[in-house]
Amino acid sequence: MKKIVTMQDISCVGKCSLTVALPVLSAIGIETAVIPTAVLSTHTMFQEFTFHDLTSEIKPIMDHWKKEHFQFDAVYTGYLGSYDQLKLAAKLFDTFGQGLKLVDPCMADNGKLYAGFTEEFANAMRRLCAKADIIVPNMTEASYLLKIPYQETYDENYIKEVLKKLTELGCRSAILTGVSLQKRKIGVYGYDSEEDTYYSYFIVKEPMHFHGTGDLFASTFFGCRVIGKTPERAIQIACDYVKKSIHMTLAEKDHNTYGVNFEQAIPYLMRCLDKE
Ligand code: PXL
Repeated sequence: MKKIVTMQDISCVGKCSLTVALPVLSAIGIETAVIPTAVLSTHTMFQEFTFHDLTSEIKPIMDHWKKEHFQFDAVYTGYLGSYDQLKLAAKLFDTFGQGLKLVDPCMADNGKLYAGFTEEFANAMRRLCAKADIIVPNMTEASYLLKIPYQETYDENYIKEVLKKLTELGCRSAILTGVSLQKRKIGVYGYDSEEDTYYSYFIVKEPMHFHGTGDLFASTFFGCRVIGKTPERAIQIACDYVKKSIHMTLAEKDHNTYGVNFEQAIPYLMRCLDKE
């Protein structure tokens, strides 16, 4: 069994970060160690959320793991809340990053930075991206990473250009999420700078926006890569699973919009994985 470590927050309510990554990676059959960066009552889309920072725990956790000679097949970082945490994430890569390293540069969506983030933070996030093998920004995060204006509309050439520039930050591959090249479609577009190849996958776009789909995509994609799926196949499985989770959410009469029903879509994910 593959063993990985992921570093991100625990949002007690909200279905994002660790409360998504853990069940998804377990379902894929991966042992998942965690470095929790903070405990929040909810994710930051709610008003008046509480926030308890766990930065001071991170180095002692890594020091203990070093003493125990733990090793991991891959490392995945998600939402990080401060410069200190970015530095500790870089240390995590240096110490335990012998295998695949994925950075999800969680900090913005829909043209705006999340509460508490600044352009300086985005600059520092760029340095962490340089240490990764794969980064998975959405269109807004890519604009902050590259210091380019956020565009609502664009063509395929623009996406390819952005992807190339993202890999020039220092990572081998970049995958842009939330890409829409046709009105009713949304999906992801990836680029491998070593092979100089592109790959993409699109699903039908629902009229509503759901929170947490970026985290769901990232953890499913990462898990699929860790168990040996190709990037092309991993994006298909991850997009289809996100789509199924959205459909199951919409099928619930009084569904909420803070997260998607990925739990009841787990059997679907298993069927996708079992097929191969
Ligand atoms: O989905 C990314 C995410 C993770 N963690 C926290 C967040 C968000 C997005 O808003 O607020 C705490």
